[in-house]
Amino acid sequence: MRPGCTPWPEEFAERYRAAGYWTGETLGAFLRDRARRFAGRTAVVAAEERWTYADLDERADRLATGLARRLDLGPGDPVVVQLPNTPEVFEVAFALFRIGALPVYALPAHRSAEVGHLAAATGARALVTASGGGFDHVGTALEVAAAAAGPRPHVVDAAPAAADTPRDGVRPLADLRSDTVDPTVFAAPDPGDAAFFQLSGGTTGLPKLIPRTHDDYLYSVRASADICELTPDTVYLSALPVVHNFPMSSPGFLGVMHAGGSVVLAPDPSPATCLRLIEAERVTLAAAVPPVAMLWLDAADGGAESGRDLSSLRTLQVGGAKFAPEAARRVAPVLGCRLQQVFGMAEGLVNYTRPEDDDATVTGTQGRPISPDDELRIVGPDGAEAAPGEPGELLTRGPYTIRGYYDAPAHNARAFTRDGFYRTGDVVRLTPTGHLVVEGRVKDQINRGGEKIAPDEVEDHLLAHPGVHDAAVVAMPDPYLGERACAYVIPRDGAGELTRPALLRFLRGRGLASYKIPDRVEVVPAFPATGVGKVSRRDLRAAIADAAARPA
Ligand code: J2J
Repeated sequence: MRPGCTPWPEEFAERYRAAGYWTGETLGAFLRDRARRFAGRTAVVAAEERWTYADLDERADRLATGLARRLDLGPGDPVVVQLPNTPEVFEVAFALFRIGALPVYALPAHRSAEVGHLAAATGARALVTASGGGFDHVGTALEVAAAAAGPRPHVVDAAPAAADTPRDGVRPLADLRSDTVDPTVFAAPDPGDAAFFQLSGGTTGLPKLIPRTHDDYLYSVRASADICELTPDTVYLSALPVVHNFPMSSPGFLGVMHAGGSVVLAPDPSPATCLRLIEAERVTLAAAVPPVAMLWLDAADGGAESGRDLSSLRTLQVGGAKFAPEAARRVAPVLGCRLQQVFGMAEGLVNYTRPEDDDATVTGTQGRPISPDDELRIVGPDGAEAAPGEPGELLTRGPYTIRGYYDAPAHNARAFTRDGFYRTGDVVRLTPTGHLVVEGRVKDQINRGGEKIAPDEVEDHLLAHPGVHDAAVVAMPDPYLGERACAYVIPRDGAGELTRPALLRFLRGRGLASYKIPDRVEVVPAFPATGVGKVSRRDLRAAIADAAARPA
């Protein structure tokens, strides 16, 4: 494997191959094969555009040729990809797979702090982004490229405005689509090696990079497509950015492409956009995070979209954060479809409720693992196995769960057990039927409606402010997002008044993704301490939960 990646021990790799999980297929070959089988069928629908499998395959070939010839990209080259839900996101991904380059996926919400970190951590050779979307992503990419320690990475704009003259140092994607296809640029990467990098939600400091291999990822995709009963007639809508692990692989666009179905790209998650698309495109399967699902429920249930014909919709998938059972119970009566809960993680393990599960299981649990070879351990604080049915931290290893983050030995020593189990940080209990119920978490992370925030990443930025003596960021309960972030700050003596708007402006100026900007700031003279003198986050959480519950 690529240096910095942790391979599975050979005996496990052999077992996973023998069981037929790891088949040796690569992501580049995956599209080639599906294009052969489903050539004329619609692969992608977005606004006015409709691409067949053959179109997508040809576009991937032409762009692969251009990326290799004109930007000299090739096997092993990391490329940061930050694209919204437009068809180019697939064209770019498959073009990179074809030449053996590795996409490093950034979310559209990421800003210079995150994009810069991804570029630096991987030594990216190019940044592919898009103009538009209400933010100057191309400007950010240029800034990041200029700051690169090594050779300056290329900056590619997938959506330059037609009227604008190209910006200095920016290559429009259209210029990189070669008219001819040069098969000599196609690579044959090792299917056991990293194919791309996903981003971890992160618990400490900067987000960690998750190397996923062709073998492990495509296994999770095929198995997910089976579990979700996908067929060539599946029409899938993702309300999330498709580069996130959930809409990419659970079963996501790759699962849909595995089965020959169609992917409909929603430009935004609003009920007005998505419920209209479900009606217009006869969507059969949709994926959302809990707050988005709740908005759809309200809009369809006597709200602004209540007249929509949603009869094509068979399944709504909800995951990324805990879906409250009360909301879960509304899905079938309001939307006229089945709910599927999805509890997954970019590191690997994914759990689904199944089509054959009874209603109580579907509304009350977060499903069970994909694979018979997903190994789960539920342990107490002392590391000992919890009693059956009792909650504890979930540890897991298996055929599509990584054995280590990229280039992070010190962090890996904490995040993985010595025998290779990933410590999820999620507190779960197992029902007698083998389903998991997520009860909470032990990791220091805020889950803001599915978007993950590492408190100490934000604290580090706050501490850079000259008026801040100390900072602690904690979760506060929120009826809509589940959690929001509250920053407690202690001002530095004599530094003048510390105002919330000034602090938030400061954080934005440091290029932090907007979902990480604290929703609330409390300026306090001191923090409560634990018995050993550490900041008591538990007391801060309790205090803000209490304050949030009182009318302002
Ligand atoms: C409670 N917590 C959940 C759920 C994720 C499919 C679906 C989701 C993700 C994802 C994903 C949850 N109930 N249903 O990658 O393939 C929290 C847990 C988990 C963390 C992972 C997929 N579904 N979570 O959300 O890497 O805390 O992946 O460990 O973004 O989200 O976050 P992420």
